[in-house]
Amino acid sequence: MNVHAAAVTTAHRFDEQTSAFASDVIGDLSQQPKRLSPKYFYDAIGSELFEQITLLPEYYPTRTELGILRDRGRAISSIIPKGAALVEFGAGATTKVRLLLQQCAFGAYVPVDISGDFLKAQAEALRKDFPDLDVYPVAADFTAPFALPDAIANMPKVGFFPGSTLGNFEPHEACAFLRSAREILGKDAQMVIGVDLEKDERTLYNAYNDAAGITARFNLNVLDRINRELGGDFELPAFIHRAIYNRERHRIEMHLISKKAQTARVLGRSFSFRAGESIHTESSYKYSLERFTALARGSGWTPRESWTDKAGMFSVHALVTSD
Ligand code: AVI
Repeated sequence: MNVHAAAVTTAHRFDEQTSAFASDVIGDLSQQPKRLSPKYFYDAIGSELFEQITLLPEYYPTRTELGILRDRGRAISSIIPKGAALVEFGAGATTKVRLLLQQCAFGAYVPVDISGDFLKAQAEALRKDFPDLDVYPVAADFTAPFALPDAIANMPKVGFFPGSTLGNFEPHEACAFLRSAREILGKDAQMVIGVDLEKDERTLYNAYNDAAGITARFNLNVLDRINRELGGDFELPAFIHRAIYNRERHRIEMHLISKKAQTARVLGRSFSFRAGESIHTESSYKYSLERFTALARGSGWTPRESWTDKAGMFSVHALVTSD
């Protein structure tokens, strides 16, 4: 494997990221209702808590998607051209991509993530097991346009976006992301994407209100991160985690609820909370197969095949570019 480290992170990126974090936090807490972007959950502590979430008995998406990728590996590999470059939008645990790499004859792997450190660790982890695979990490915000490495210019492209991360985008953002992925991957590309499905409210509720309280810690960590990185003074015990299913909007909503009237300061700005006031920290949209395929069609992709588990909890879709 060749790891082309030159594409990976630079030292000043940290400062850029911190100032973007600061301006987003100030802007979002100044809104009515208050909110925070879910992308800020994932510092080192939040990423570790998320890994713990994926192992919780109540959190079905990760193990269900892995089961689909494992069981349908042959069908997936049959539609992927030999020697294609696999472009993964976001680099997390390597478990899912390993399944694809084992089952399909990819010529190169391009993990794309804003965190260069994460990319390096991911590339290192794959090096041992796939010695013949070329890996070209790209440090970029995958929701915005970025250039693919020249080395894969002549290879067919397959995008990979597992985990139902698409569900954390508002519907218009999901459409914009799919359009942008289509532009980045170019003509005659394919996309393999994992999408969580709408289901009974109890299962959804439990998945985001686990008995061990890990999701609550994950949610509250964003306030702790503001305290650590932006010198905030949020009193963590004065907020509680709440996750509800909003059936009309087909989404789980995560909130942090202020237990009392209080004021928190961040970077010299004061934010006042009423008792019971919420900060909306995440939406996790759940799709029906029809609503997802309509979204894909409206975003420049043609659904080629969809796979679900037996219980219809989660779906994996193969899309091809529309023209
Ligand atoms: C990453 N994302 C798809 C997770 C989800 O289910 O929306 C994030 C998460 N939030 C709470 N639990 C897991």
